[in-house]
Formats: sequence, C-alpha cells, structure tokens
Amino acid sequence: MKARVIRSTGSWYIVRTESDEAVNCRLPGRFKQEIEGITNPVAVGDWVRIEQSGEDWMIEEIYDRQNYLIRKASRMDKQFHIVASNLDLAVVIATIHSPRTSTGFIDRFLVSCFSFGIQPALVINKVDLCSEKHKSILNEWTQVYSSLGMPVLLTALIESGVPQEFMELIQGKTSLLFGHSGVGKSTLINCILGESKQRVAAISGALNKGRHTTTHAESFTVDNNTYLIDTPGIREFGLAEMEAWELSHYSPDFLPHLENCAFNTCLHVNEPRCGVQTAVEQGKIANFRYLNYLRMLEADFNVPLTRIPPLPD
Ligand SMILES: Nc1nc2c(ncn2[C@@H]2O[C@H](COP(=O)(O)OP(=O)(O)OP(=O)(O)O)[C@@H](O)[C@H]2O)c(=O)[nH]1
Ligand SMILES: [Mg+2]
Ligand SMILES: [Zn+2]
Repeated sequence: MKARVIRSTGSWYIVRTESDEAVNCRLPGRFKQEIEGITNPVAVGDWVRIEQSGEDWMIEEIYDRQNYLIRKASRMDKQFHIVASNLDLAVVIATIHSPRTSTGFIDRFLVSCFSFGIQPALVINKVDLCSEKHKSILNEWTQVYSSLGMPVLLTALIESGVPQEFMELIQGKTSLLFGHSGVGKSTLINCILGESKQRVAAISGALNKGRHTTTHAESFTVDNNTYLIDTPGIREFGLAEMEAWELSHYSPDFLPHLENCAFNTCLHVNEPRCGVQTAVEQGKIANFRYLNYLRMLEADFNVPLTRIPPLPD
C-alpha cells in the first residue's frame, strides 16, 4: 500500500495512507545500512510502500524523491540529515529579534532551495516587536529578498494571525516550515489549524534561542491537498551536495553578472575583471548578500578568501 511519511522519530514512523489513515510503521534494518552518511534513511514527506507483517506495518520501499532538502547534521559533522522531501515550497521563518535571525542563515537556506529546485519563501515574523531601528532592516530584507523573485511576507502571528496571502501561497502544496528555535513555526501551524496541535514555547522561553520546543519534523493536513511540515528549530545550516563554483549559480542576484567574469573558474573572491565584484561595487548586488556568499565559500568549501592575490591596477 502506498503512503506518505508524516512523522519520524527515528525508530517509529507514522505514515498517512491514501485513505487518510495514520499508521505506525517500522523500518527494516537493511535500509539503515544502505544509505551511508545519512542520519535518516526515511524523511517526512517521503512516499513509501508499506506492508503488514503480523501485527506490525513495515516500510518496504522508499519511492524516488522528487526533491529533498538536506543539511549537515551539525557544522563539524560528516553526517547529513534529510530535512524533508517532495516539497512544493520551503518557507524560512525569520525574526529580527527574539531570536535574531542572521541573513547568513537565510542565505544558506536559499542556496539550498535553489540548488534542489524547491521554491523558497520568506516570512518575517514578530514584526510587532520591531522598533524604528529594526524597521530599516525589515525594509532592506523585504526589498532584497523580493528582488530574488521570492514571496516575502511580514507577520505578527500573535497579534494579527496568518495573512490571507500566506494561505493562498500554500494552497494545494506541501510546504516546509524552517527556521531557528523560537521564531514561531509551531505558532503558525496552530494559528492555521485553529487549535493547539503543536506545543509552543512559553512566553518566558521566547527569548531563549537554545530552547527547542518542537523535537521532530511532522506533517500537518491543512486540507485535502495542502500540507505543512513543522520542523525543530536549528541553529546552523551546513550546505550539502554542492561544489564551491555552483554557489554563485544558486544566487539569482549574481546570475546576470556571471557572464562578465573574465575567467570561467571565477569564484568572485578577488579575481581581476570579475562581474560579481563589479556589481557589488555598483550596488547591484546587496553587500550583505555578497559577504554571506564569501562566508559560505570559506566555511563550507574551505576556500581561503585570499585565494588569488589581487593584481596591481
Ligand atoms: N511577540 C510575538 N511573539 C510571537 C509571535 N509568534 C510567536 N510568538 C511567540 O514566540 C514563542 C516561540 O514560538 P514557537 O511557535 O514555539 O516557535 P518555534 O519556531 O516552533 O520553535 P521550536 O519549536 O523551538 O523550533 C512563543 O512564545 C510564541 O507565543 C509574534 O508574532 N509576536
Ligand atoms: Mg516548534
Ligand atoms: Zn567573478
């Protein structure tokens, strides 16, 4: 029988059958040996074939994934973790404070979405907490990220609930909710489902970035063909399955300038006659986007930022 994984705790999996029944399943040990370097052979969003064996249901086959989002389990780790699969939309929820989301985190997430062919969206939540000073950051993020061709929505979930625009955006899709702990992912799920499906952090915990309220990824049904996947907050996002030279190709704001680079091996660090560096100087690429790009090159691909000595003019 065909079913879709809606929750995974590591040893037990809950799947939703095509007749909308939730079934507890286990995974035969052979799957764990088959996929080296991956912490979870089965991810939320996977389509699987299940068979009954005695009292238990077992996952017998994992169907090919249409796409998936994968990240390093932690920065120094060699292991990878599949966040979720078969996604139509990946929503990163960011907050300007309580907690502070860095653009570096958002940009890593976006590069991954573009590389895996998943449409991203940005929700900036807790705008009710934004002071005048934060408003200029809000405006900058909105302008820069919209210009990458992605939807950007501002929300104050606790005060004004979920905007209609968001409901239209997710309609008919399987969407992932992603972001640091405490940004309001589970609050969003509860607002949409109109009940407390997911435990959310107590107000006192809202400032504490280290506290994780959601511990497992889980898919919730909004309507027949609309699903939202809540995930545990993460601190860092390590890139996977990508080469250094590809990074700029997954940055839509860099793309139009790549053809102006003199060298086709250009990593846009300090090579001469580089279209990307020129675009940054001319303000055509936001400075913070470029700095985040350099940090990714250095941290994830060990590219020394002094790679090529700048040529004298
Ligand atoms: N001021 C304010 N607080 C909010 C808003 N949305 C959510 N919160 C609060 O932020 C806290 C954290 O919300 P959660 O929904 O638990 O956050 P989460 O992203 O699910 O966190 P993890 O499960 O740990 O990853 C809760 O106390 C919410 O009430 C908002 O728009 N404004
Ligand atoms: Mg949560
Ligand atoms: Zn270049």
